[in-house]
Amino acid sequence: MRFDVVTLFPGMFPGYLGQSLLNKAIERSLVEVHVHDIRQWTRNKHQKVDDRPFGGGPGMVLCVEPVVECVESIRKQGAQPGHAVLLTPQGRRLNQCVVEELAQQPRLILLCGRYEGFDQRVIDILQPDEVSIGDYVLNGGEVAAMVVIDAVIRLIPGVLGHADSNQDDSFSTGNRLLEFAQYTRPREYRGLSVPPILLTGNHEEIARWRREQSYEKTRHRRADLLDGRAREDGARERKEQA
Ligand code: 6GU
Repeated sequence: MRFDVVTLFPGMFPGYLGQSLLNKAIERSLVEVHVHDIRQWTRNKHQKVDDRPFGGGPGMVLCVEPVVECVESIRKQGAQPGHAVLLTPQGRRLNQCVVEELAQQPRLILLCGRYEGFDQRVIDILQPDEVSIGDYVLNGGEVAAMVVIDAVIRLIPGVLGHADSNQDDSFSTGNRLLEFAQYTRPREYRGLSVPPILLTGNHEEIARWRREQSYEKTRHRRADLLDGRAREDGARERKEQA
């Protein structure tokens, strides 16, 4: 899968791209990430990428020409034109369903906004998929683009160590429960012991305990995640145990 990031701050990406899972995925040619500096597509000699808003008001607006011309130019590189995603607090909210949808694309072009946003004609011309990572304001779309890349690459076959280690994740399709508590050695630390059930070797009982943990944690913290089915499953399990 190929990602093209379009940003005014390309320097924010190498640190993230060089680390751990993503670095390995890049080395193994499962993922390609190209970062493009919008400033290189300006035609004026001061390399101006933003300007004051028509009609007045605070802040600066990213100009239409460099952004559109940058995207048109990078679309010509590579086999697919790519699905354009604009990171903006005005977009549809990112969740695991949206991540799964984005992971189907062979190529994503991630447009990172700054300042007061893009000239509306960027959106009119490129018609990007506008995505927000939550109801709070960031200084720009760069961190949001990293969030998208991070969430999407986990779904690319071969990127995770275990073939199915994302199957159990909270929020993966068909799993709307939060994760159960995990423990490793030592068995006791500062008087806190590992739950004895985990040391029994009884895999059936352990699986049941974990499902119950997941369910209770979800009910307490994120009752909104319990759709009809998960709630019924939890109720059935508690009845069976009673
Ligand atoms: Cl995608 N961008 C910015 N600037 N702020 C955000 C966001 C994106 N998602 C939530 N807040």
